[in-house]
Amino acid sequence: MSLKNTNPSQTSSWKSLNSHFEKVKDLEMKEMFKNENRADDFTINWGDISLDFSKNRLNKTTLDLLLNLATQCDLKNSIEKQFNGDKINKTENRAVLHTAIRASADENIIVDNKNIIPSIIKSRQKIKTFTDDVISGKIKSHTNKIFKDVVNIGIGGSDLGPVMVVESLKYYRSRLKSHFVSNVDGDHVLEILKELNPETTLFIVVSKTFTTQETISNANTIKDWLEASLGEKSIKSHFAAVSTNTKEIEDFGINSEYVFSMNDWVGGRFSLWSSVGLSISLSIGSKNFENLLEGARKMDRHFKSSSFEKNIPVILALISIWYNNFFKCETEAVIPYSQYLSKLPAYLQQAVMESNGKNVDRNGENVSYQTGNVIWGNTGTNSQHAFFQLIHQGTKLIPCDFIGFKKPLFEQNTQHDKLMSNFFAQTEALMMGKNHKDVELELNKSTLNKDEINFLLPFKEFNGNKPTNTILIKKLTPESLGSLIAMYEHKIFVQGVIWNIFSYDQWGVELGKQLASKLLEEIEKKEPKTHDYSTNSLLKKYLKN
Ligand code: G6Q
Repeated sequence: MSLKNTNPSQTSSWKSLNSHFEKVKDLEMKEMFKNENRADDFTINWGDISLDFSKNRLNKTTLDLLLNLATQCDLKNSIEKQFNGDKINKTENRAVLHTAIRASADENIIVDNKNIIPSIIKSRQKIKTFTDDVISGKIKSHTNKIFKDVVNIGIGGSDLGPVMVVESLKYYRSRLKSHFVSNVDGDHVLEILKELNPETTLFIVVSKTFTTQETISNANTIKDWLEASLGEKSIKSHFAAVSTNTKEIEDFGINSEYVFSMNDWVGGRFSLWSSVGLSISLSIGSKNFENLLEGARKMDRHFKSSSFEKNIPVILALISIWYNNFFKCETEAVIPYSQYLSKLPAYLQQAVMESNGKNVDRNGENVSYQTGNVIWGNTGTNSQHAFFQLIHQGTKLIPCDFIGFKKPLFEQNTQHDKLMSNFFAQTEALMMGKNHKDVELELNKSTLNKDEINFLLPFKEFNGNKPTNTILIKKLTPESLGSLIAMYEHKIFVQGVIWNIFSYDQWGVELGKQLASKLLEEIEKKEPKTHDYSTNSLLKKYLKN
């Protein structure tokens, strides 16, 4: 069954939210904190994760209205439909089952009259065996050496999830060193090959379709490079593939034992839990990979079974809708206070923006309200010394997610309190700001004269009242990372349901791809056809020696 069609802006709760917004839009959070229970009331503690959403410009009524909106948009049934394998990705006639690939062995999920769990467990086992055998050295290279480096060749969903997780869990690394080649920019692949020894490097081509220009070009460049030093026969020992396209894999010459399947009911950007995560498993070992899945599975259960007011992904999604559709905020920032999570914002950019960047609703009509947010961010504290100025004193309201960990990973790390004091200080400063009186008091203590003080005053004031969510996690582990990623996946789902859009297709990526292949032909033949004036003149410049 497909998702219900409800225009959110026509629901009674949306209309009530509109009038409620007029009443509360200027409320100061620091005033609302006169209610001493606010922090407790607006915190959800779940396992090793706590979400404090009290530093937001909303009150109990706002929350109740947002929760009503979720109910009126049929969220409960929609969650059921997704987990049960209903074909909710209607434009591609597919189920959406990234939750199934991390499900436990005793579950039953039926797609096209067949329980898919046994085949998922089988493919999980294959990942485990391959991982263990490469790490232990049982699987060897063409020249009988143990592998030392692993290169993931893929792009978009076949790159961003794996590279983000591998970077995030670097601390838990196996003896293998991971590399990622994604861009069709030949300099990217050549730069990476520069460091590698063909005799000890394993390549994984990850491509659901096995036709993606970037991935196939890079795979072919690498194949030539490998053949040049080890000969044609080495391909069978040095390449593995993750794909649905068995014909192309065979033509490429990949050993059928090193082929890992994918399913059409898992979208690229949600696929890191499947064999797309093979490079993750090799990088952190099969036990840690299983723990990553376990963390996501726990978040799935929380999402599926918790009431909406205690449901972390639901609350995050509703808060984000509140800012996007009522405060008209265009962007949202994600600031992890862990250098390990430096790639999380880029990963979320794809997950959020490719999923919910849609202007047509589930009826095929143009939406009359805003949908997907622009996601951006970087790690704290680095971003404090870069773009935080604009968040504190700029003209735009930018809700931020702050993600921090109670414990560092290295025992000998003596700087964690410094990192975390910045983490807490920023959300406090963003909310409290600094008023005229306080700035004046401070300046009066300086050696400046009255005129100098009066001049400086407005520049040193902070309006405050800037919203943040604080996501505090016990420790960065494969399991907690799994939960964190799944949390954002479900947030995306909830927003897509409420905005009445299809979150699991990505037609917007197609147009540029089609044009690029046409243009490549013209460039190779040096025969540019008629384009718009600007493109024509640029092509002429490019083709001129
Ligand atoms: C993700 C998208 C897209 C896709 C890449 C790679 O959800 O579908 O980013 O993952 O275009 O596609 P292939 O895996 O088919 O090479």
